[in-house]
Amino acid sequence: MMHKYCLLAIVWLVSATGAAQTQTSVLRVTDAWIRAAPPGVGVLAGYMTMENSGAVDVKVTAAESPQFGMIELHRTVIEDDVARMRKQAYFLVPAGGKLMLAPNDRHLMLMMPNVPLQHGDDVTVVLTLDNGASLEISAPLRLIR
Ligand SMILES: [Cu+2]
Repeated sequence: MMHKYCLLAIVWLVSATGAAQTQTSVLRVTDAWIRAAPPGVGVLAGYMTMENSGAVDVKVTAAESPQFGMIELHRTVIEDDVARMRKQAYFLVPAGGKLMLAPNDRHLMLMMPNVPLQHGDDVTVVLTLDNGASLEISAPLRLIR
């Protein structure tokens, strides 16, 4: 009996590791950019396209950057003809599909920059996925109103 339990544990470990690696590599981020804020505004929005070529939905549950004190997941919604930003618990990238973070929709809200940033600077963002893996991306800062 003991031998059987050991074998089960090993099989579980191998499959868990395999799943994590697969899910990390199937999420691809393209067209990432950060919209530069007017002077004095310490909150910036980040946009990108997330593609999931895997067979399992992937959730982005958090984001952080060495250049910012905090990043939240936001979505702009219209309520009573007023645009408001709502904090999201996650962004879901469907299996075999994609999710776009875009102006007036879902976005990363980058807060408390800890270094001065200029047009053309690259912002490093680390996305945390719901399988425990993470994905590091680089997004240029652009001056677009
Ligand atoms: Cu926001």
